[in-house]
Amino acid sequence: MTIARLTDAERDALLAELPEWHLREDGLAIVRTFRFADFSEAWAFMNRVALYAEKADHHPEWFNVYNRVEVTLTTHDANGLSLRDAAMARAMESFV
Ligand code: H2B
Repeated sequence: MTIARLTDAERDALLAELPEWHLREDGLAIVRTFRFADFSEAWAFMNRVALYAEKADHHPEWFNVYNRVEVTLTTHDANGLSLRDAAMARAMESFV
């Protein structure tokens, strides 16, 4: 399946809307590190995101150590950023 990539203007608008996120060096993904009180809180967040991901059929790349969750959002089927990454970033923000 091919999914439309965000235009440069759409990408810039998304980054303006989500100040905690930044563009990966290659411009194909957005990244954010979340920090929680402890592992239990981090895991609760990941659990909520996992349910969202399955429903949306869109999955994050992430790395967790104790209370830290490093997230990378990109759309493989778009070879870059798409509206799905925007929606997932917004969902994540609503879960913290
Ligand atoms: N997640 C992400 N991040 N990008 C995708 O392109 C993607 C996905 N595609 N989850 C989905 C699954 C696709 O592989 C399945 C077959 O719908």
